[in-house]
Amino acid sequence: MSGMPLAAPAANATVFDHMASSLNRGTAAPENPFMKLHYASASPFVRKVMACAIELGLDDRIEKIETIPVPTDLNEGLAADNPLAKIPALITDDGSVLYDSRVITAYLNDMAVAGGHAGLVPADGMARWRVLRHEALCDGILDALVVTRYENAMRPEEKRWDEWIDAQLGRATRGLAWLEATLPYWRDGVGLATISTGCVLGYLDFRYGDMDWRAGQPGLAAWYADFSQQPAMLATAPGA
Ligand SMILES: N[C@@H](CCC(=O)N[C@@H](CS)C(=O)NCC(=O)O)C(=O)O
Repeated sequence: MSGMPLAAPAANATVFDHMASSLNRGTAAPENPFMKLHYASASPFVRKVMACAIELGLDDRIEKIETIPVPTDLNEGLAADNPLAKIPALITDDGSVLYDSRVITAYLNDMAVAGGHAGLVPADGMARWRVLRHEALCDGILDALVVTRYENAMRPEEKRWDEWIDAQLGRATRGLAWLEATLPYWRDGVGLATISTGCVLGYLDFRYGDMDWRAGQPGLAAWYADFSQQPAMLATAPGA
């Protein structure tokens, strides 16, 4: 339902109460999912959302709507839900539409925490902001990689702007170097920081196989060899 205002707190409380009561009872998922997600398995942002949903025990509450956005060919159905015409976009049970992926991961995390889950983000303090910054960094790397891919795959060769491509790839390169340098601080566990990083590295393997990111980032390479085997990562691999 496009154009709907965001849910008032009371309406959100209904969603949270529903989650909390079913989790507290220890019951299986309700028969029907109550959220819908504009989804494509190739999207690293969708992957982050779904990997978080799996870890939070919410994936079976989400119905996937296969949605392939093409930047030069507006998907009217998607644009009706998200004016930016990008995926992921989550339609909640009261018809509110949430985007972008960072808003969705925060929403799912809050919902699970309301139901008794420990969550994927520290509850407060600088530790919380560091994890949210980490997610923002990974999203920024992905933004740069995704638009560069559009430029390389879709734009006629004679119209490509090499300096612009180099600037985008510079963001990705610096971001990877930061992830490598800070690895000891965030590498443990399955949380928002590690999932976000896994989605970046998985996207590099998927779309930038010739970049050989492992050569300059041996620590990240060793970490990802393990982390990519996490069930939530295996279940959300492109094409899975
Ligand atoms: N910052 C957004 C980025 C989403 C995004 O760029 N999604 C891509 C697919 S991977 C998309 O929908 N692209 C369509 C377009 O740019 O027209 C988020 O975190 O959700």
